[in-house]
Amino acid sequence: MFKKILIANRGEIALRIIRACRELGIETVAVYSEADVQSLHVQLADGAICIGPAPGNESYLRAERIIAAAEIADVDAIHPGYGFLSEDGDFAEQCEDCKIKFIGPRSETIRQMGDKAMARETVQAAGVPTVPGSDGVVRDPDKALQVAEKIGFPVIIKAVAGGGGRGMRLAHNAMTFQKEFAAASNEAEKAFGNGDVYIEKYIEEPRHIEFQILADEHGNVIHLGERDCSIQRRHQKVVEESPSPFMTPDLRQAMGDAAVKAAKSCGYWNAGTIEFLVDKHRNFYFIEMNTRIQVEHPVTEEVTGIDLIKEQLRIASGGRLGRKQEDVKITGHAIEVRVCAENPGMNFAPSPGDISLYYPPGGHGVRVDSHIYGGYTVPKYYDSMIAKVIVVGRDREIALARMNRALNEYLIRGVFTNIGFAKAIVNDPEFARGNFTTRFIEEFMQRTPKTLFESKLH
Ligand code: MV4
Repeated sequence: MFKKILIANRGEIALRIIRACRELGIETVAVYSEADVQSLHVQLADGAICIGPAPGNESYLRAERIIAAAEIADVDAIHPGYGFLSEDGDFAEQCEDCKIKFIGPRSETIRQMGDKAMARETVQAAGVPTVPGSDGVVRDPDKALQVAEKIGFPVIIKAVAGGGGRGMRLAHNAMTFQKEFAAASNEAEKAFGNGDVYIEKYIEEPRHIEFQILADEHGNVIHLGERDCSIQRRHQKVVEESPSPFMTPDLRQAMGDAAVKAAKSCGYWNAGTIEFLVDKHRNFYFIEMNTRIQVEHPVTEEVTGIDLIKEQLRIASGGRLGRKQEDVKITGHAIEVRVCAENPGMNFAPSPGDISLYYPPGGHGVRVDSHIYGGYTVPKYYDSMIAKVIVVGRDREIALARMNRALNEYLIRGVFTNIGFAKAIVNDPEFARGNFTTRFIEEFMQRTPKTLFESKLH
C-alpha cells in the first residue's frame, strides 16, 4: 500500500480522501490556493503546500504546480478527486512519466472515454447498447442532415468533448437541423477548443441511471449497482439515490452486465461510472463514461457497505478486488442531497460569504460530507456545493422521511442555500411516488409556489 499520497483537490472530497487514508495508515499531503488557507483539508492533512492564487486556473488546475508539490513532498501517488484535473489525460500522463501513481485509470483510457464519440464506438463494438446515431464524428453539414434523416427526428447533436450540456443542441426537423448543427459545433469550439460533434436519436423524457463499477489492474471488473440521477437542474444534479425506484432485478442484471462490458471494452481500471439513459419502456442506452470518483459515490457506499475511496487506493497500489459480483449485496435505500451556497430566489445565483452559524444534522442513518464550519468563509472562486446530506434507511419511504428530518435539522446561516428547495423536492408527492424523469425539476418548478423553497439569510 502507498505510504504517502497527495490530494489534488479541495472541499469535501479532499476531506473524504483524507479520512480514507487515515483509516488505511496512509500519510496525506494537501494542496491549497490562497483562498483556502483556513480550509479543513489543510488543517486535517499531515502536510500542506500552497500552489497559487485563488482562481482555479491559477491553482487547482495547474498540473505542473501539483506535480512539483508531489515531487517536493515525495509522495507515492496523487488522488485527483472529482472536477479539476480528475479527467485530464495530460495530467494523468505527467504523473505516469514522473512515476507518481495516478489514482484512476490509465491516461489513454481517460482520453479514449473523454472523447464521447470514441467512447460510444468503443462500447458499441463490445455489444453495449448505445443510442441510434452517427458512426463517430460528422463534419459535413449535408452528410449530417442525411444521418439525422436516417435516424429520424428529433435528434440531439452533441460535442465529442462535451459534458454538462454545453455544445448540445436538439433538432426537431430538417428545417432547423443545420442551424442547430452549426450552433452545437461553434459552442463546442468556444467551450472546449474542439468543434467536433456527433448525432444521436433524441430520447424523450428519459431517466438518467448510472452504474458504479470497480476494476482492478488484473482484469477483474464488478459493478456496485445503480444510482438514479434524474433529478437535475440545468445539468446540475440535486438529488441522487440508490437503488433507482425504476429498477427491476432483470433490468439491473442486464444494465449491470452492460456496464461491466463497457468497462472491459476500454481496459478500464479503478473506480468508474457508466451513464445510461432509460426510456419509459425500460430500454437502456449507454451515453457516457465518467473516469473518476463522482460526487454522488456515497449513496453507493451506503447501500453496499463498500468504501469506494479505500477501494480506489487498494486498486491503484496493485491490489485485487476483494469480492466477486455475487458478493455484492444491495441493502436498503440511500438518498443524497447536494447542499449549495446559492439563492433559489435569485435564479440560484451563487451565494458565497461567511457562515455565521452552523449546525449539521445527525442521528441514525444520516451522513454529512462537508468541509464547512461556523466561522468559515465560502470562497466565490469555486463550485457552490458546500455539503452533501446522505441518508440511508431500510426502504425508500424511511429514507425519504429521514432526509426530510435531516434537512429540517440543518442550520446554515450567513449564506443562502438550496436546503428549502431540496426539502420541497423530497416532500413532493410525484417524487415520493418515484415516478420522475430528467424533466422533473422543470415540471416541479412550474407547479410549485416559489415561496416554498426560498432561502432566508437570517
Ligand atoms: C441525451 C438526452 C436525450 N437523448 N441524449 C444531457 C447531458 C449529457 N450528459 C447527456 N444529456 C442528455 N443526452 C439523447 N440521445 C437527454 C439528455 C439530457 C439529460 C440527461 C441526463 C440528465 C439530465 C438531462 C437533462 C437534459 C437532457
